[in-house]
Amino acid sequence: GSMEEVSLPLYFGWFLEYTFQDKLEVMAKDFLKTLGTLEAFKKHIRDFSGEGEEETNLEQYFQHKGPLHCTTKYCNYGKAKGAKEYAEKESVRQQYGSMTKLVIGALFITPRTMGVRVLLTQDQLQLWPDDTEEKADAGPEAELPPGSRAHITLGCAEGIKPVQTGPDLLEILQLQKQGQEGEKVQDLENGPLAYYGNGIWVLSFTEPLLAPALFSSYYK
Ligand code: ACK
Repeated sequence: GSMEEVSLPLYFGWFLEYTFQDKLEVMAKDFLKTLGTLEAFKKHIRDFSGEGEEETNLEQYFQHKGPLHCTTKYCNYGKAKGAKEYAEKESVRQQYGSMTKLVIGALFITPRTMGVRVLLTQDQLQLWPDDTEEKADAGPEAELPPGSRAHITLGCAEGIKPVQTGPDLLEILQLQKQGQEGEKVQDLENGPLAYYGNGIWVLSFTEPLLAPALFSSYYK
């Protein structure tokens, strides 16, 4: 019936608990501040700035609105493929409104997006939709396991939509799968920083962060 279709959200996902949200935002800002001062970054500033521009304020470069979350299923109020089926899944109904801990393995930026990679547990994978774009995005050579795309968008460049963070993460994972480790730049407070070319910077956390989060949905 139409009632049910109307009640589908923009998306389902895990929403970071408030105090952790603040903590992650502070950490991301500190990271950008540090990155902006590194000679290695300045050498590649062209990835983030126009011709003739010698500086970029990374903290202003990435903007974010709305709650920090890890999207499981984008539903677009029922217009997205598989939205209704997802909402009716047994695991979704059962776990709706419950808390979990997301494991955050890395922080990355590209000229388009900033985000963190979420490493899903087997339990959390039950909430991952079956019809993801992972295969299509990853290309024929590099099939990535389900849930590879899981991330939290921390910011986007002007004119870029948050839907870009997933493909950006998949691009990094493909590079890693092809054996590229990036050019190790230096150890930062939380772990090693590597440059993968094309404006892709990855900070791998030596100790993964544990983020308390609520499985719920979002309506604008
Ligand atoms: O950062 P995100 O995961 O990317 O969170 C936002 C959220 O839904 C609201 O826009 C994500 N999103 C938008 N469009 C899509 C899509 N087609 N597939 C998967 N996720 C999407 C976006």
